[in-house]
Amino acid sequence: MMTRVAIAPGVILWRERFSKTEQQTLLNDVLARIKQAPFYRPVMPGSGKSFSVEESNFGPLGWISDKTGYRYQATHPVTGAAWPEMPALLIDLWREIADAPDAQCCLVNLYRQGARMGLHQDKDEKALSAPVVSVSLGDEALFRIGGETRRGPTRGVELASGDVVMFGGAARLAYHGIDRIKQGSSSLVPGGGRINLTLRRVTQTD
Ligand code: MD3
Ligand code: FE
Repeated sequence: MMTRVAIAPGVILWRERFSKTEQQTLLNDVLARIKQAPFYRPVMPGSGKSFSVEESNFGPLGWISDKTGYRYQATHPVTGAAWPEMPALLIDLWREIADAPDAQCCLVNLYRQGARMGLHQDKDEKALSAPVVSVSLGDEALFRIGGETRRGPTRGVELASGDVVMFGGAARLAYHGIDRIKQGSSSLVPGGGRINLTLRRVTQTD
């Protein structure tokens, strides 16, 4: 049974928005596309230090990070191929909940054992009036969200497989990250771990 939870102004969490069957269908769609656009390990601009998450993208624009910076681009940084199409289920989800033009980027984050994501803001998009929508698959994660500055109070929220979170309005520029993954809490992802699908509008207009 799906339950809607208000976390903070601008944040809406739908627990179990996708049923177990839908999660499996979505995961199959994702893994089929990953064959065309394999996970790669991004590095931080400047330092060149590797991310602990592996990433890929679907849709017309992908978010990538390398030694020279963060940016959106239409092609995979390793294979040079265009990103695969966005799964239909995710296009439908965005149209249902986001009051904005269609998403252009689905960033795929793979968290294997020990992977995390430090507190950061998502601000590489020109369309800051559009929300960001996140779908969790696989192992549970401890997600952390704060305010628009790096300092100040934060709160932790557990995200489980099938949960959907939308961040808009007052929360669009909130600092957020993933503290840790609960290894073995789900058997959905082959090889274990968590996959997060983050949907974003990048440009202001078509
Ligand atoms: C709150 N990913 O890829 S999704 C990211 O679970 C990212 O992989 C995390 O943060 C993950 O940038 C968190 C939840 C999320 C995404 C975007 C946000 C929360 C957000 C933008 C603004 C505020
Ligand atoms: Fe983020």
